[in-house]
Amino acid sequence: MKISKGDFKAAIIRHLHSTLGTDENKANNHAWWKATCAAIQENVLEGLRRTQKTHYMNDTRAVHYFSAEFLMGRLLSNNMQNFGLYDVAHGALKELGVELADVLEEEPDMALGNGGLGRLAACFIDSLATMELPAIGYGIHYEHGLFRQEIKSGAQIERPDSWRDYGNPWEICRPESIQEVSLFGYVETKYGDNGGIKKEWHPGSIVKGVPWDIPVVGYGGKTVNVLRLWQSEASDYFNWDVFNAGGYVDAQRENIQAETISKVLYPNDETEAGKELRLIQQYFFCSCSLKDIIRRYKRAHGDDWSRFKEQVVIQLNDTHPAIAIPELMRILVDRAELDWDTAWDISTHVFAYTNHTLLPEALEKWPARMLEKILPRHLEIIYEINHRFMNEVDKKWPGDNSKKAKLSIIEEGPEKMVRMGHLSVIGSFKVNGVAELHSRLVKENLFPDFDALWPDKLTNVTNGITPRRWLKACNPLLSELVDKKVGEDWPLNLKKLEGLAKHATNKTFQKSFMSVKQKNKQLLADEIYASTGIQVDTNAIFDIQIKRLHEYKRQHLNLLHIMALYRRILENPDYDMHPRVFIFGAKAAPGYKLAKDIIFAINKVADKVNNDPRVGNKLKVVFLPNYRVSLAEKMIPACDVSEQISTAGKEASGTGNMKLALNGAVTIGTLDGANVEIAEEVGEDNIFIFGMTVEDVNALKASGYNPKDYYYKDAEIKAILDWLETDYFTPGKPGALVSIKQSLLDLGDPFFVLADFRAYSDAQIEVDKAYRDKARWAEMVIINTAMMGKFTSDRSIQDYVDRVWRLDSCAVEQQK
Ligand code: 26W
Repeated sequence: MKISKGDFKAAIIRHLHSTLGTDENKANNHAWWKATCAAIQENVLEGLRRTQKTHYMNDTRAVHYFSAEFLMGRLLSNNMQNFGLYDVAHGALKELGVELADVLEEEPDMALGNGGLGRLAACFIDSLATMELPAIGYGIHYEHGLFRQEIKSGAQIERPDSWRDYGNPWEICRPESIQEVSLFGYVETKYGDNGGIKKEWHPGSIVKGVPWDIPVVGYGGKTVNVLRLWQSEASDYFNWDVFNAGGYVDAQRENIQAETISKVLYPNDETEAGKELRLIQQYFFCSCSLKDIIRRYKRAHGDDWSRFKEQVVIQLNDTHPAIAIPELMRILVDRAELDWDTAWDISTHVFAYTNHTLLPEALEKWPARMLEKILPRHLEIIYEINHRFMNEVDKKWPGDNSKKAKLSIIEEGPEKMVRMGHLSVIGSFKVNGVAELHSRLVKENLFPDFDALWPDKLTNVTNGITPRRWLKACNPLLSELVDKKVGEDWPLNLKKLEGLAKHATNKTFQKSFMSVKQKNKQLLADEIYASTGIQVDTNAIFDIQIKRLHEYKRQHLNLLHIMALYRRILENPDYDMHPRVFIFGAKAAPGYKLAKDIIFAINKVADKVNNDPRVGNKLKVVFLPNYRVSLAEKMIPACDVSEQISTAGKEASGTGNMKLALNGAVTIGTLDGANVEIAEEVGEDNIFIFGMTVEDVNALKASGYNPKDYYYKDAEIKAILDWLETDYFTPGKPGALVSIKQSLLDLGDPFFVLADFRAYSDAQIEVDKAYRDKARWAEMVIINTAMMGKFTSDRSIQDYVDRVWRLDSCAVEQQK
């Protein structure tokens, strides 16, 4: 289905008139954006209709991706690209006197996620649609996504995100598929005539789940799947008695409580807070989604449950949706009246679970008392699952109570806790980590006894990223160059990029490649100037660290090194280094004090360094506020050096590492997460690996790590840490940056920053040397882009299909 520029122009004008009630003369960029979206949406909805019809007619097995987060970013550019309408739209708008680039900037990011886990979900649904796999994403329709970050006097301020304030042109409300969700109340035990017992949950409250569908357009525009997000509302079980008795205000209050459930995304990344509302959010979307799946199944199969596990597979994106396991059991046992073993057989063939983190503070646990209050029947079911599982453990390790305590879903202690990771492993048929190293550590350290019990359950699926958004759309200049060298089908077959490798030493190709990089750096320099007023030299090395702020990701290691360079320059004005711009983007969880202190310190050091005439252009430090998907799309194409410097064993995978390397950045990184596999692909000559390995870290921990050893033995480390205590960077306010020093010296440096500092600094000297050899650097850059084929999310999805989902693709019939 090809649309001409003329037809597209007519569609835009039609929507200006009849959808938006304005015209060509009055329309501002926002109106042009909405009209363009509406014109594209015509194609989207046609594709959606065809896809749903095809899937229904073929009664396909489908994967249901359950995730509390989907970090989608902007959709217009993506949807145009995927329909092959980008140039058509560009031309049509041009003739109307409108610049497409300006129109695209009108779109607010859909930021319904924190970071890696949410963005992975977005890349996966892109690949699923592209690969024509029957799939549906299920999540929460948060009114407010991740907070907007402002920087005031160097410090992070959080402001509410309002992505749908003026209406979202993509989402479709489906009132016909509203679901009801029960909460609170009590469980009644009923004794039947035949001696059997039946449990009945009498909920204390019912809320409504309203589905909003976001179409997900595959590349080529053939399959259009959906992301279904649930919004909470007060149910029709509105308390009319109270209302009629004059209790209008009280009745309204019920209303507000129900709507609170989907109000806001929790901004905690990697810290489990155990908040009641978070558990309610999780149950809310799982319950709605399961009912939705079952409604669809029953439409085709009636009350015959025997084919359910053949038709349905549910992927749990971390443990956030793990409550779906007892919920499905409740539906099957209490509602469908299947016996426990039949229900458990279905359940454990339906769920699969992905683990995204080993950090103990991120592993979800719920107080049993809280579950009992909110979901009393689910707690009973969890106890029953655990009871039966403990019998299985006893068969494998007879009489071994310590094994039972270790494996139990219930953690005993002053407060009984339900371990959602254990529930997920026990209730799933497959469990995967997200990179080779991470999956090994999941087996060896996190779930070793589960691995012994079920040797085939734990597996690996290395993460990936969609090359459509993360190269084709965000880096048009490089894409065009790549098209010319390897053909235009690399977005569907990223291994094709390997064809670039043979040109890596070709002078002409190096020149074209590096001139693209230079242009992208200029675009970012303009952006930096516009948003911070800082002028940067595009001949400098653009060194970028973009990710959530967390101690384990070690932005403070980067900062200490910047301070070391600054100090070296002050001590020796001729200090020999190629000019470098260190660029950061990071949000800190609002309650994470040290993370916010690190942002503050980066900004204070930046102020000083950027305005010190003794430094000149050699060193600049930039903190770009409000890091998000759309900002990443501008930063990534302009990067020379990619910072991936987490403590070995802590970053499950990382996906920014893949995006940066794909766009021709060279990584400086530890042997952690997917860095290990990136190093394998590009070869050790084309990456700067430094620092301790997982084994080194363990050995150092075992021998008793004392960060003060490094402080006293390394004069530079001492000088930098002491510097933090003075008022040099915070004039008149000595001690404003001291918390960083304290965490490293007095609180034991839990992420081995000082232990890795010297190795990092040495590796940075190697980076500097390599960059100065222009031909050598260009070769490294090209090899990095060429060898990223493995990291397309299409490959990840194919691995899930082969190792977990056993799913067939389904060609959607196209319009002639
Ligand atoms: C309960 C609070 C909470 C919220 C989010 C705990 C943990 C999370 C996520 C699991 C954090 C996350 O995003 N993890 C990241 O997942 C990416 C995708 O697999 C990986 O690439 C990152 O390494 C991992 O940190």
